Amino acid sequence: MVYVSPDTAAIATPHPARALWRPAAAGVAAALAGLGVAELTAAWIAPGASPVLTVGALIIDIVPAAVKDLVIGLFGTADKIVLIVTIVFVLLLAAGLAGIVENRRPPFGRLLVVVIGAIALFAALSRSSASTLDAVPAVVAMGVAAIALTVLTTRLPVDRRTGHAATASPPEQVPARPEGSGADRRRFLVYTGITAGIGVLALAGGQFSAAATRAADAARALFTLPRPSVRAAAIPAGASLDVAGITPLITPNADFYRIDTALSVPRIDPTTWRLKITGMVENEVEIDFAELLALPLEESTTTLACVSNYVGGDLIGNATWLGYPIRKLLARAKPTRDADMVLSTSQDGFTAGTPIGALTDGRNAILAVGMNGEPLPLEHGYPVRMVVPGLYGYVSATKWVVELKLTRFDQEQGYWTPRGWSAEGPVKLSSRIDVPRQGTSVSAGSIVIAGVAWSQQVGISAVAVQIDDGPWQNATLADAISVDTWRQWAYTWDNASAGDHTVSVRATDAAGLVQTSATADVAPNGATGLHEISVSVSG
Ligand SMILES: Nc1nc2c(c(=O)[nH]1)N[C@H]1C(S)=C(S)[C@@H](COP(=O)(O)O)O[C@H]1N2
Ligand SMILES: [Mo]
Repeated sequence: MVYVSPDTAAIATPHPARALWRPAAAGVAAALAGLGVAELTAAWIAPGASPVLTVGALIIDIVPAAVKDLVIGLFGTADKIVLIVTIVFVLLLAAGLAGIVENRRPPFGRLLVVVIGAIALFAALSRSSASTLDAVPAVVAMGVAAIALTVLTTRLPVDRRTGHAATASPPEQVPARPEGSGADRRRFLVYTGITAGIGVLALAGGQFSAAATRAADAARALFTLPRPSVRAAAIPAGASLDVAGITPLITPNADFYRIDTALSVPRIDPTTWRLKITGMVENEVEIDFAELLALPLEESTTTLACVSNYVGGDLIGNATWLGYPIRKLLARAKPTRDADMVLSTSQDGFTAGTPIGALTDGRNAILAVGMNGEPLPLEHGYPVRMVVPGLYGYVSATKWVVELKLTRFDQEQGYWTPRGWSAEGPVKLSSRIDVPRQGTSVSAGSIVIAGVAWSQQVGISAVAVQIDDGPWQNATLADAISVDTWRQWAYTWDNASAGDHTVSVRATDAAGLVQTSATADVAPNGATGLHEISVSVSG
């Protein structure tokens, strides 16, 4: 016998509209939470990877020109806003649908969330400048939305899996819950409201943070760099080889590798920036940004390398920097005789320990304000960073620098030293093959092999290339800019025969040191070994 009260009948056939709007609301709230938290995450750690904006960019890329023209014709300069509103609208529609689906056929609602998240992930990672960090917002969105959707749909007041649960257990064991009790309904509303509220708050926070970054960047773009009083050594015409695919001699700022511990890029107002020189000095010195810019600034082209750059890796770049020699500021501070290290501190707490010698021996160790003709990009240390030729970044290139403390290696350590990296980090002699690319196929005949080599403070005197087990053959060297910059090289491999080959490169520095083939890991003080690539030559 089946006991059916008028109330339980309502369970089996809930009001059709209500059966839809609550799960839809759960879906929308879950999506808002996912989107909000993702936008906030993006604003903090991956400013280029806002899910809404990257999906927008993807749409702009794939939409046919005719549609683009139509939209621009209709909405003019509001086209971007229309796009953003459309994306959010479509997202919320899909989210509502996901809620309904999740309610009827779990886990298909969550599956829909994952599909939407995957689109955002693809959009974020398909940008040309994408880094792994750019994946984080989309993944966070996916996780938060899926969890919120699960939590909310399992709290739906109508006997949730509409129909399912109502018939799954004998009715006499199911307490009569006419469409869920009032308390159930209220609880569901509160949960949904809180979820949506978190989303909206996070969204607002993300917008706020993104606006602050834009403001900082706008201020940065407004200020014009002073003219250098000493110009960088002219770049010889022969310093750039005409080889397709070779690394550009000067790395554009947008392509310059970025390494730091800053989860969120520091935004420093240059009008409040100050640098203090403290510790073992006769005179403490303090200088503000206007004073720094008023000093005679010098330009120099210097290659910057990361200690984590494995042989053949791309954590290295070359830029023309504008800045003030650190030795001149140190001279004002008058370090005491016992000091042997300058511990530089970033506004965000990062520190690097640099030997005083490297800062005072006359090399272009500078407090840089400019990079390739523009103020330092925010992520490269705006407004002021250090650049010291010959030392890996972790012991010398402090970005967002605010203090130079004169101290001793036996008293203080830079950030990475207690974490397993050497206290001192001179850049090791190395070379890299850029063309052809590892694993590519090239057609037989004459093949140009080219790349870069560097030995800072010493200079490169020769580069040789080896095909398979053949003899080392000298490559042609491009002209050098200075000992502190990488140098391009090229070698023409004549009569390359069809089949698989390996190509290795080996540099010799101006002091006669030959790049070792012994491999060393990047830790504790930089990789060694020879860069070797495999290419298949097609007949
Ligand atoms: N404030 C700060 N400065 C820093 C770092 C950091 O983590 N925080 N990393 C250093 C390291 S390890 C390197 S290799 C260089 C990289 O500089 P770039 O990001 O401009 O290429 O910055 C150095 N300066
Ligand atoms: Mo680094």
